[in-house]
Amino acid sequence: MKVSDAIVQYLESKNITHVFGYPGGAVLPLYESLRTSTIEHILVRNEQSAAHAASGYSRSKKTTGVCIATSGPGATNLITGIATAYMDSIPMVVITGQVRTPMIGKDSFQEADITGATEPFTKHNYLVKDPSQMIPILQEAFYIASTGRPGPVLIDIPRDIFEAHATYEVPKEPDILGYKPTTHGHDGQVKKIIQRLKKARRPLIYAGGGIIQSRSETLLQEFSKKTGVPVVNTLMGIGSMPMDADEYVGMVGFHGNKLAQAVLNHADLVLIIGARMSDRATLNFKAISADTEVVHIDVDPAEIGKIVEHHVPVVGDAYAILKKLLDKTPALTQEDWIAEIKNMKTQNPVMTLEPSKTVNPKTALRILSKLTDDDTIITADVGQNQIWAAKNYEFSGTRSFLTSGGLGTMGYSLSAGIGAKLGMPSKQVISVMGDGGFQMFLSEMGTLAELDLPMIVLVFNNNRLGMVRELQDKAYGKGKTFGIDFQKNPDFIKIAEAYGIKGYRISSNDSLEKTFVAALKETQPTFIECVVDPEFDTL
Ligand SMILES: Cc1ncc(C[n+]2csc(CCOP(=O)(O)OP(=O)(O)O)c2C)c(N)n1
Ligand SMILES: [Mg+2]
Repeated sequence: MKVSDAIVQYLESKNITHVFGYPGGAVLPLYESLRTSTIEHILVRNEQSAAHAASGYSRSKKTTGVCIATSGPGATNLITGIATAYMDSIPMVVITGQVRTPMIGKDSFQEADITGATEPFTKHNYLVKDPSQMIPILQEAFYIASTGRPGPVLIDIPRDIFEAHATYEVPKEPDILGYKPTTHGHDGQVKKIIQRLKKARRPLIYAGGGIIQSRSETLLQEFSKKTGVPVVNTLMGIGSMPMDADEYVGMVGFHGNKLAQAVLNHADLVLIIGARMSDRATLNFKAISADTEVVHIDVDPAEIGKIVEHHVPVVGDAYAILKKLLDKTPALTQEDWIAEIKNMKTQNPVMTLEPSKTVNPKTALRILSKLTDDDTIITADVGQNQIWAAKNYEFSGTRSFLTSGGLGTMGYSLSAGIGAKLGMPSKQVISVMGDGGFQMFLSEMGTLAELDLPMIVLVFNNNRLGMVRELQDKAYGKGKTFGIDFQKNPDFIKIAEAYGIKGYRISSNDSLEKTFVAALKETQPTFIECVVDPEFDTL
């Protein structure tokens, strides 16, 4: 059969319901095969969005996302999306078209060395040279993307390979030399964790995005309940613990809360699970004091000892290890430690809600939190809007938070929201954005309108790059802002309406609740602009 047909057949066999892409000459044969497939192709407005949407789809549906672009500029437009997925360990298969095999290396029309360009931020990549290798490569790509520490895998396919013929044969199991992820976790190491846990007086769990990726939220919650061990999480770990749980302390890191930071500093044993101890989360690697005992659990051995000194390293999948820990650890209590944390809480009061003439974004997100379902998906962009969402929307129940944590890519939220809604249509999806990030990707309002997805796009409009203003204020003193103001922001409601999307503008806190209630009832895409004072901070 034709290789392009074989690719589509393989994708169908993997239960891929949607692929996100943008066509061009080099991928024409693949589009011709997709035309008659049961897979829905979502035409985005820029290739970067295809990668972000595939990421949102992957994260909501807990599967591998697929995006497609043509050779040259199509492929290079994907780069930021691929790097974004790589930094946050999102399983993704990226298919790019390439010029015909004999034309490679000749600076042909729309030729770009995308395997070379993405080598540093793909988990693996391939240039297909032999049609008979297409399906084995595709199978390997899905396997590598989704096993061990997940990540994006790119397959670059020359047009003549798409058009060639090969028999459709799927090998039994991918057997890849040098790639055998350790997942189960060494029993001896698990024993050591339990010994240390029994002796510890101030133990703490530090939960990262690995908890979410490995679907270990329930296990973590049960383990923390059984042992009484409190939990802090990173930005990527939001959703690993319901924020209203007794054992939940808060978010650590640059934008984290002071209590979580103080508790982390004071702990005598920290169990890091599925977190890479990034500079952001560890306040430039200073978060954990030198005399704290550290257990580091991660599926990627390269993360253990990369940044934080450890006493017990455990390589493996968070799910497998938490299961063992839950089964083998006796019930424990941490009464003194919990009392101490309660006391620390009074010294680190929660965020205040400043009065404001315009919308206070913190108030807005708290109201939204009260009105939305227990399994709502919030996709947040980057900037103040992201931190307002992370710190004020209550991630209780099985709510989830999808954001670009590692690369901090503006514009992620809208496309990721579309992908997330397609992956999980039954869930409420709200894309939170700033006016900057929204303008980078507002063309995706076209994709949203076409799909007619009932989701909310919520833009906090402060007419500037608010987070950069906040950073400039901190670094150089107030009043020295530069290069951050949008003096000619368009009328966003009119833009939404131009796409046929209903728009609401909220100018004061008084109308937040009423508008949110109305918007949440809509059965079509809805756009909400909240007018925000440009001087509002995230603190
Ligand atoms: C693609 C990209 N370019 C630049 C930045 C640097 N940056 C981080 S936050 C931010 C401001 C974002 O402004 P806006 O989207 O309006 O959000 P706000 O902070 O105002 O809520 C910028 C420019 C980035 N993270 N991503
Ligand atoms: Mg802004």
